[in-house]
Amino acid sequence: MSDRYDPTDRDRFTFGLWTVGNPGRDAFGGPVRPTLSPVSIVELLGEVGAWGVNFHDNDLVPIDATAAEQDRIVAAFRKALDATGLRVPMATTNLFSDPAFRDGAFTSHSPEVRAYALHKTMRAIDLGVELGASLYVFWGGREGCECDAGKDALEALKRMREALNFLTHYVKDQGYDLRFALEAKPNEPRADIYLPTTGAMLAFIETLEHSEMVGVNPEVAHEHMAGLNFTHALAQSWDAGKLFHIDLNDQNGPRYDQDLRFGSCNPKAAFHLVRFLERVGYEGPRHFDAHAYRSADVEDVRSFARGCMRTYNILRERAEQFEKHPEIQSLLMEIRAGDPVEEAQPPYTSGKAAALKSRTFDRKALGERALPYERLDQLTTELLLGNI
Ligand code: GCO
Ligand code: MN
Ligand code: MN
Repeated sequence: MSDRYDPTDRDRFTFGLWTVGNPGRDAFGGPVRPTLSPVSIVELLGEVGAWGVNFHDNDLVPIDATAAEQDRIVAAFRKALDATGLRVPMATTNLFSDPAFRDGAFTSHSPEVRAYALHKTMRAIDLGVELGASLYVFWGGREGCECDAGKDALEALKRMREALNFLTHYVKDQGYDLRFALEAKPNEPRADIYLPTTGAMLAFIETLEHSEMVGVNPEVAHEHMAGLNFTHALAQSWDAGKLFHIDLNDQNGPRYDQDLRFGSCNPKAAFHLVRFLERVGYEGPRHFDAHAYRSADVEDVRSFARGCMRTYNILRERAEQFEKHPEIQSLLMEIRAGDPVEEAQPPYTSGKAAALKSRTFDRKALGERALPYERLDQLTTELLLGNI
């Protein structure tokens, strides 16, 4: 099927090499799909109409590659980018797969492991920038613990801060045009990961030396794993001017990280997040950090990738309909009715405070005000189900 929901470059849809390239390995079984080379992944993404591709250093260049091998791999990758017209908006470091990082990278107890993590990240930043990335994601998969007796959470925060400060200085020193985006996750692979939510990341960013260079990369699944409302995390990130990137996927509540196709599990939550992004005018890439079911073959992986993008575009259309729907809009007007109480309006003055303190409120009338949220939510549901 081909229609108005198909992706266009205006949509800025991106996928990581590790997403469509996921061979279906899980904690209980090995790969079920062939390992695709970075070049064939780029070709696949070109075919399905993506705008860009992101990677971890070792998705592209194996950890033990020689300099000559790296050059060959990067040249072939660049050729595939040119041929398909895809770009690399974001890059990141794999600081979780290698056994060296078994107890963390930036937050490891070992000064040598911490130094190696910085070394690996600087080289990965160079590679990302070489391929055009203007955004660099930090997801601290191994930055956590199972045993609080063995780790000091306060020390971990200091180490994380030191590492990020070092790296922002490095980026400035190199003259790179690169911003950082921190991605929170509550658990998996560690029992508890430090800075587990987007809200925690936002507070931490303010403690960094170059906080202006650092924002967040909220992920749907990660906030849902923590039982939180993803759109609320987006709102806080946007309000702070920190929504630099986004990881779109889906997740059925607090359980293992499912990385489901965008909108496949909780379409209403997906609708609200799309509506939010479109309403505020988010202009960054829309990155799908998800993978196909283990039952999929490569053809079904294409369906998975197309599905993520189509669902986004369908929800964007639904969001436009929501904004124009007369009954929905009049309900919203009714819900938001009420005149501002002048004394409570900014700016603060001591006169207003005194006037407000002595004002009489009709508390009973306030308590009698009902809100037609049932009608509004049913209309939203019917809109999503294609009934209005
Ligand atoms: C996960 C994370 C990762 C990161 C990726 C980019 O749960 O495994 O979401 O996919 O997003 O490492 O930093
Ligand atoms: Mn994830
Ligand atoms: Mn992610």
